[in-house]
Amino acid sequence: MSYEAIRLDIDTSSRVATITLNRPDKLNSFTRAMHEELAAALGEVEKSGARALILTGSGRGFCAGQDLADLDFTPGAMTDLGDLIDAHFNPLIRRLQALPLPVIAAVNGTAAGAGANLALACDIVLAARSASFIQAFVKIGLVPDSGGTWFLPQCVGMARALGLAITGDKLSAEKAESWGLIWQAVDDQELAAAAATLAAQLAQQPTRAIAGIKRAMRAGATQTLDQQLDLERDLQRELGASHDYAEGVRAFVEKRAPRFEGR
Ligand code: T3D
Repeated sequence: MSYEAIRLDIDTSSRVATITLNRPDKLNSFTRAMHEELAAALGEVEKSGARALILTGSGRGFCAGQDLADLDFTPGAMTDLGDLIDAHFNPLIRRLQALPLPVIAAVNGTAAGAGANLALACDIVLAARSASFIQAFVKIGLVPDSGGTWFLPQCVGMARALGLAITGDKLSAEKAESWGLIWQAVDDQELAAAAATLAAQLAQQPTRAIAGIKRAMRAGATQTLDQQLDLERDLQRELGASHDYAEGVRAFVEKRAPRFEGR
């Protein structure tokens, strides 16, 4: 498939895929067309055997959420926001969380509205020092969506989550890092290289274990300790039969670096 609103690059030697949201003039805000392209690209990534994915934006923004010009306000024909979310935003967030490989958000600039929560739905968030996170929803009379009301209290606690959502104030990348909302803020000119280096490293790791870590950590947010202990046992049983576990143990005993294959 050819893309306009995004770019997709899959490096078959490093097994790193990069998706770049590509509507820089509109700060990479989401149109329906962009959603469709992103869904198709994620399908290609899944089929490609990529073992790490970088999600970033072109130009000075990461993503400004829903394209507010792509909505119909005609009386009687108004866009049903619930339908839009059901069709596009929610499947996207669910898919990123369930993707069986590490997803790095390289937040190159403003991440606003659903764009901020899209970043938070990724597994590791790196942000340029000049980037910011804005729960812009309240400014247009909405609540945070795309998982914002779930990610924020979990990551930064209720007081800060409510503060961010109710004021709609901009949170700098450095503050986001110090609050534990993101993994790391890096100098602007180093973001792309930092994301590429991390992705290349992760693509050499035991991919199935990383998928299991994603699953277990997120399940832990809503499960009891008993349920979580059972889940850990089940995942460990499954991974204990994997090539990468056998290789990891063999490499340890032989005092050499492991060669994980993601299987
Ligand atoms: O609503 C639903 O469908 C339900 C789903 C909702 C999910 C959501 O994401 S709701 C939240 C939607 N997003 C926003 O409300 C953010 C709107 N944007 C802004 O508040 C500001 O643009 C920013 C704070 C993000 C950045 O400000 P600034 O001053 O750096 O840039 P700018 O000049 O405002 O924007 C640059 C251009 O991008 C400008 O276009 P122009 O005038 O040069 O042709 C601006 O209109 C455009 N742009 C930015 N955000 C959006 C957008 N165009 C359409 N939709 C946007 N969300």
